[in-house]
Amino acid sequence: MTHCCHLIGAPVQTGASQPGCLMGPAAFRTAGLPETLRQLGWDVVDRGNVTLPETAAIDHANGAVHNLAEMVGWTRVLSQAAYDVMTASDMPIFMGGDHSMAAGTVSGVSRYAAEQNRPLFVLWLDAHPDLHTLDSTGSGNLHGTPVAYFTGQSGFDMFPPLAAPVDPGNICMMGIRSVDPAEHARIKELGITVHDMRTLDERGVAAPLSEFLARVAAANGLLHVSLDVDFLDPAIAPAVGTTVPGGATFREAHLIMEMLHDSGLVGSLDLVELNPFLDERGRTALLMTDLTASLFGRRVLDRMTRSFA
Ligand code: 4U7
Ligand code: MN
Ligand code: MN
Ligand code: MN
Repeated sequence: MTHCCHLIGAPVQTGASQPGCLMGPAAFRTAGLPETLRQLGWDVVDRGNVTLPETAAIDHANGAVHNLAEMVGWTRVLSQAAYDVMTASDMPIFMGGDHSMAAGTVSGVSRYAAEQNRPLFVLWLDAHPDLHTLDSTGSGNLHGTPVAYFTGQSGFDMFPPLAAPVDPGNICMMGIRSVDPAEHARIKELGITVHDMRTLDERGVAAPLSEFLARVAAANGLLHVSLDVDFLDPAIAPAVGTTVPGGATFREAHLIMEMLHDSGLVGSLDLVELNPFLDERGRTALLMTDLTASLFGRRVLDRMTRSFA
């Protein structure tokens, strides 16, 4: 049976510190993402880009916060688009767009999972935990806040109410290497599993990921993957506004995607933070496309599918 993947473009850039992520969906299409997935045997339906309805500015007591109305608007339309596409698609891809879009995609997927009576798990691949609230963000760049929103932290009253907040215990973060003090406290308080870069240096990616996938499988969970370009080392993925040295290597990232494919547990994917204005001859867009191909089944040789039971 052929499996069907829907692509949804989310040209969001108001959450980032500099413009350019608006061009992300176009860069993924230019890099050949749809054709790549078709060559792997998938039916691919490109639903085009979601658009932002008109917004009226919203002020906030934290004067650093900017573009709040835009993030609220994107959250509303992307949450609905994500919920709708989940009923139609085997594995939708949300092509960003900066990471503030995950407030919408993850909340929409979470609503769908709750209706299926399946717990939602989130694998967050990022240099940053994106756990600021509107009150704690110092930069005011709202791409640093989506995890706080979709886990139901306080202070997001102007946002759409969550149909199903994500259980922080079901979140696994990998690649983390830039954490602000308020985020550090929240990681501890909420009990989020974080495998920072030091852990990946010491243990590799396979063991921590296998542990998490075993938990997802045991709970009959649905897994959403959110891949921030800055998870990768900037030497191989320069097209991002928030570069942090010491990121995941080419093979670490591919191995994660290959293992995710073999697990059969992934239900949806965000590709976020690609800023094509900062790219070098499309190499980051092409790398993100190749990583997606690994998640969708590309491999060098046939091999046994792993069992995590
Ligand atoms: B991304 C930061 F201070 N924490 O709040 C902030 F380090 O989606 C970075 O992961 C946020 O790229 C990065 O501005 C958000 C900073
Ligand atoms: Mn991020
Ligand atoms: Mn990041
Ligand atoms: Mn970033």
